[in-house]
Amino acid sequence: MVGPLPIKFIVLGQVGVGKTCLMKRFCEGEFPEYVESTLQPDIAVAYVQVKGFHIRLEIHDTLGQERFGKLPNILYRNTDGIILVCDLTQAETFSSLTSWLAEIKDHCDDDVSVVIAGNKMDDTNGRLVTRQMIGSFANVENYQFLETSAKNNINVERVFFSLLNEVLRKKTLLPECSVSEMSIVPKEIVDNRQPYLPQKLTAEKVDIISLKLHKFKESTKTEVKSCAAQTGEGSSSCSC
Ligand SMILES: Nc1nc2c(ncn2[C@@H]2O[C@H](COP(=O)(O)OP(=O)(O)OP(=O)(O)O)[C@@H](O)[C@H]2O)c(=O)[nH]1
Ligand SMILES: [Mg+2]
Repeated sequence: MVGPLPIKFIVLGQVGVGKTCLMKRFCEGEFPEYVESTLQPDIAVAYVQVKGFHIRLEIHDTLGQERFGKLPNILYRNTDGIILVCDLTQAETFSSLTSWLAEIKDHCDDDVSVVIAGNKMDDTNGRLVTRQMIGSFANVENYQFLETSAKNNINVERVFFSLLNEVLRKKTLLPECSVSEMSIVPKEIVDNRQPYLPQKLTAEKVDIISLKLHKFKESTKTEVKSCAAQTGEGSSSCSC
């Protein structure tokens, strides 16, 4: 039985730029009153519908690597899209985008989609990164960019949907669609759902999706085997 189309996003950026708040705002519709610094990668799932298709969006929240060293390679595996976040009130988080992009190029497929989010746009007094700065940077790198506020809920859905739209367009998995045609499936419906069946999947699309899942499972197996070979089973010293 075929379920919703699985898509993986990761949210990257320096410590404190608002990665967790953006994810929670998108997935839970709320800005957390109190949020702790993320100490290990976390995953949230949102279901999105577009043109009668259903997508299972798995969003991986990460920790700013300047505090704990590089993120594990496996986190980047099978990533379809990345939201790269900087804080408009902290100039160094904007400067760090270049090294984040190098990291992405090192670890992800060439066709991975990236959207840059300049977060905390609500804090107009504290702002140090101008729209022009972030816009020129994104243009040179040829990525989309949006200014966001997880706090005031500005452009949060848009940033996730723009990235999803680009992923779907590149992979040509679904018919052409626009951000305005996307919506989150309400949690109550997801909780009570029977297995979610896309209504218009053709046999060809089903094959593509099955192949993608198969590749993912195979690569995970290889990863586990190579870890075991490197470290001996049960060892915790594997670097991946
Ligand atoms: N003004 C404002 N503050 C925000 C916004 N988003 C997040 N914050 C605040 O920024 C701080 C850090 O937010 P987090 O979401 O924890 O940032 P993070 O990038 O996940 O941080 P790490 O997990 O430590 O890497 C918190 O105090 C949030 O309340 C925003 O849009 N506007
Ligand atoms: Mg966090």
